[in-house]
Amino acid sequence: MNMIMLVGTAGSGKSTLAAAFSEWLKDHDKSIGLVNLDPGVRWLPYSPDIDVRDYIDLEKIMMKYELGPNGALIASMDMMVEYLPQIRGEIAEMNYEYLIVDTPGQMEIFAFRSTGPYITSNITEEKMIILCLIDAIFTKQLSNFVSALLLATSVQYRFLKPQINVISKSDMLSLNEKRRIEKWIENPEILEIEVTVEPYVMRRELGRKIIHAIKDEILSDIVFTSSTTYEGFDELYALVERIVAET
Ligand SMILES: Nc1nc2c(ncn2[C@@H]2O[C@H](COP(=O)(O)OP(=O)(O)O)[C@@H](O)[C@H]2O)c(=O)[nH]1
Ligand SMILES: [Mg+2]
Repeated sequence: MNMIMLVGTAGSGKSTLAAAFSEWLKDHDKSIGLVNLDPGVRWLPYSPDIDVRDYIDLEKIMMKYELGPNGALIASMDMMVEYLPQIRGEIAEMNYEYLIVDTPGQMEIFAFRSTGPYITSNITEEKMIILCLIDAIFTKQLSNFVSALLLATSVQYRFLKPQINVISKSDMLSLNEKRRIEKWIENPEILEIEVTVEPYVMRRELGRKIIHAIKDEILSDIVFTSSTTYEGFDELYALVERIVAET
């Protein structure tokens, strides 16, 4: 069994992609299971085989410890570590080709506290691939795109797993916007040149240095997908297969 874990900022489309990509994979005769690790989600566009909400009740945590939603989510991440043996046991019983793992909406709570990478490393011994979602909205402006790439690099640095960077919601991009980004991906030199016409001197300098430092790592495995049109799912799956074969 191979694990595919979706990470990304709140609203980047993780849960929707988990649902749409699993449907697409099932249509291609793959056996797929789904895991929800978001204790705060009210509604999911799929029925999870394993659901962290069976162990952790965010409303109860808020009431018991008099916390707001963010404080309760942080507390729930620590509780998830306590329930890790049970969740690990549930995963070990699964026998799918791929298990798709959806993570909390607030990525900073999952990826940037020590619990997220700890949970990821200890939840299974199966092969794990991270899909790091970049909302297409953040790719329209050069400075936003550079920041999104930096965040994706940061995710890679945190989890240290094979990673595919996914520009989600590509149906929100016009053909010209998509072409512009594809050009940046294919020729990072163009990205480095374009960043030097940024109006802010500090951003110009920093942008150039950032792109130079991260381009080889982060722009190599990047794919556009849309959970609305299923665009890019074949390419995404080809990348997943390649990583599975390599590792
Ligand atoms: N147009 C479009 N909207 C999407 C796509 N994927 C997700 N969304 C919308 O983006 C919002 C956030 O999606 P969700 O999957 O809940 O994000 P999550 O917080 O990362 O799990 C929802 O309103 C989705 O309907 C997509 O591929 N295209
Ligand atoms: Mg979600």
